[in-house]
Amino acid sequence: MTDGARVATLPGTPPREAATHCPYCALQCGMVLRETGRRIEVAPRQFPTNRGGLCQKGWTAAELLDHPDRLTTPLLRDRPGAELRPASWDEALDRVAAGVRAAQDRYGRDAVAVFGGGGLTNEKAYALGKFARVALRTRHIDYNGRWCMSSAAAAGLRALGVDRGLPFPLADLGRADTLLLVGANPAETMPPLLRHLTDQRERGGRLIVVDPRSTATARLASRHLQPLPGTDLAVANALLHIALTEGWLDRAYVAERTTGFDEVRRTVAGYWPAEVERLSGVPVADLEATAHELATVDRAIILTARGAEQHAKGVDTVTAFINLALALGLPGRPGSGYGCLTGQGNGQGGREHGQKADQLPGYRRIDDPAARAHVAGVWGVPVDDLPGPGLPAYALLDSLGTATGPRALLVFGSNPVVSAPRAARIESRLRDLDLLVVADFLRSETAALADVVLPVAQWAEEDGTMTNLEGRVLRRRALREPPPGVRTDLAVLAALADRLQGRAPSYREMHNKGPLLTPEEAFPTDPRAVFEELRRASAGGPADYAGVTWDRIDADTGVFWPCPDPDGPDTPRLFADRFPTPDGRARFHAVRHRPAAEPVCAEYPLHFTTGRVLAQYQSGAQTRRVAALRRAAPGGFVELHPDLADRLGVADGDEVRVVSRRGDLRAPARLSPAIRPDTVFAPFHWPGAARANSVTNDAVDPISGMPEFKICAVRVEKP
Ligand SMILES: Nc1nc2c(c(=O)[nH]1)N[C@H]1C(S)=C(S)[C@@H](COP(=O)(O)OP(=O)(O)OC[C@H]3O[C@@H](n4cnc5c(=O)[nH]c(N)nc54)[C@H](O)[C@@H]3O)O[C@H]1N2
Ligand SMILES: Nc1nc2c(c(=O)[nH]1)N[C@H]1C(S)=C(S)[C@@H](COP(=O)(O)OP(=O)(O)OC[C@H]3O[C@@H](n4cnc5c(=O)[nH]c(N)nc54)[C@H](O)[C@@H]3O)O[C@H]1N2
Ligand code: SF4
Ligand SMILES: [Mo]
Repeated sequence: MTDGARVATLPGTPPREAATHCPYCALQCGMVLRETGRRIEVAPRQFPTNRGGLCQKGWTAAELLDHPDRLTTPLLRDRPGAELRPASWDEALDRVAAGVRAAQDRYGRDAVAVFGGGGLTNEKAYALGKFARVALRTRHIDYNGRWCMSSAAAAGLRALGVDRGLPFPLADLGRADTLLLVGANPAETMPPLLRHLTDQRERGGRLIVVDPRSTATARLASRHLQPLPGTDLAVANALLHIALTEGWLDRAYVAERTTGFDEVRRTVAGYWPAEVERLSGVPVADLEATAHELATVDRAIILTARGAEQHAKGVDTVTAFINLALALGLPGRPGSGYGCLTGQGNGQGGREHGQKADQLPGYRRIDDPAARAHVAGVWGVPVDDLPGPGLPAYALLDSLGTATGPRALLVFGSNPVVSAPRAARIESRLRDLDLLVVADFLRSETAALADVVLPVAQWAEEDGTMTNLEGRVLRRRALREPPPGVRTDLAVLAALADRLQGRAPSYREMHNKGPLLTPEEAFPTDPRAVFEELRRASAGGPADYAGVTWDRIDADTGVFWPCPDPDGPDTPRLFADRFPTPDGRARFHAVRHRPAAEPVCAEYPLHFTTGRVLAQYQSGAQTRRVAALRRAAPGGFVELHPDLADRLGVADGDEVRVVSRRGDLRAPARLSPAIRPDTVFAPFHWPGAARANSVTNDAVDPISGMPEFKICAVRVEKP
């Protein structure tokens, strides 16, 4: 099957066409861009994930290319309090280099930090990690994937030995007899994915959705469990308890392919369904039916997303669902298994190539001596020059501008003023910096605080690769050149590395010690050259891209990692014979329910949870600027049950205030019987008064550093 990718990119005058993928979420829907005169048309394209579908965000994605808000010149703030003003690239880059130098001279190398994003291509994520470690030589780099994938990643690593969101192609969903979706709302967050769910239903499959709200996805389900937020772990343990009692385990699988089950057996023995009903509100009958429907069919798939994961116990919650999947013998069986739905466009590749605090390319650990030696070899730097692990995202942002934290921050591909937990505090940390640099193509709320804003290219203006939610590496293809005055992220990194040359003795040392590395060689601006280096850097690592080439991707519908050999196969399905652990077995971990970090109380009696709506993406920096999307979802709102609204004397559309210990948000009430009466929900796409993250809790998971976006204690009042 071909993906129609060979529609050529024709540089030069219009009409031009490029077969590429949507810039937004991890589904990476296939699309064709056509430029005729001044218009750019978007048309869906057959690709295995979207099968010809697009959501409203994809249809309108090209509108930002020629948007009046587009940044086309660097911006500079002369002194604190002054307005941002246009500046030349030389002036802007000199200012960044001088600020980096000043901070590092005074406070040491770790005084400069980098914050990346899961929307960056593999090439850019790789270059950013290398830039931090080689050009800045700081240990401080982390990225917004910490808000997103880190709990599922950590659980997958410890239980299955690898973190690849879906260990099988998405099309496998259509073959499952039972599909359990925990804390996922793909009807709004990945609409074309529903085509696979339709397949599944038409084949007679069952869909069970676990969500405190009756979402558009839950309404498609044959069964909807509506737990109190933060109780999924207990629900998973109860399901395993029932499966054990009923004798539904796959004993041979547990014996041959796993370790550690006895401890789990003892732990879940205490999760009596009646007690879990009291804790979660999910009726025993539903727990029993769910266990039955999962355990007594041929093929079952369990998927988690942010609803289950964005908690201070997210790693343990995902582990509980992996335990259930292992006990039922699902992972590695056709049409069966456990997976997580990765969120951002390159959420998967973005966590493999080194923009994570503890990581080097190829999903190597930065504290592993062999990994360090390999990557230092590829980079041509002495191994001792490579810094060690830095801080995870929240701890990093919360340390900015403090006595011991970094004094300068470079942001590529994130808008933490809107998206970070406890955002008012993070906003004030950003204001305390000596230097904030933001590379973006729009004046995001974070860019608006910056001392230097660098205007960069958009997705349709550069080539590269993305790795989608299936672990499939695919090609982003340029339609046209960036507008005048705009540079690519790779070109920005190269220019900065050049100016910082004196900061990185490695370059100088290389003149004496071996292969000469000029900044141009170390930081190529051609994405294909970066990818060639990434292949070498990842070779032999868990996420091995050595056998992936752009040509190979172009010739087919992408390439699944690991793919160590250019002439060998790729890996659409993992775990068929063994798990990538030292003994080849998956590992059970006994996990116990614990309450949310912030329990409700008399003063803050309600549970607050957050999430997404179809027409807005993330911090909204991009989608709030698209007219059709703004019409569809013009502003924030607070979803609450009519019974609760009655008690509060609130009518539909009234402005309400949601107050937590950290701050408040104001937005119109949206009454809906679809939500639990003890819980209120707000989407997080808006800044200002409606900012949901003014309210959220900054408690984090002790293993992953994932913040507890999905539950805190609030009260709702009329302002
Ligand atoms: N339209 C749109 N699509 C997107 C994005 C976007 O911003 N907008 N972002 C992309 C990204 S980066 C991501 S990570 C994905 C996220 O995709 P999803 O995980 O599907 O999105 P969310 O809305 O964050 O959360 C899903 C559901 O979790 C529920 N939930 C809240 N608390 C709990 C809980 O304690 N337990 C359970 N079981 N459920 C709970 C919410 O009610 C919500 O319906 O979407 C991607 N796609
Ligand atoms: N309350 C609450 N908060 C949440 C969540 C939640 O569910 N609830 N979800 C969390 C999750 S899962 C995520 S992923 C985060 C995401 O939140 P953010 O990290 O803020 O993500 P975006 O809004 O996508 O910000 C990306 C920014 O980078 C710019 N950009 C896009 N592409 C590029 C590029 O290639 N190069 C450069 N230099 N810039 C680029 C965009 O214009 C935009 O300003 O939000 C998290 N915050
Ligand atoms: S589902 Fe995701 S990738 Fe597909 S069109 Fe919508 S935003 Fe783009
Ligand atoms: Mo995300």
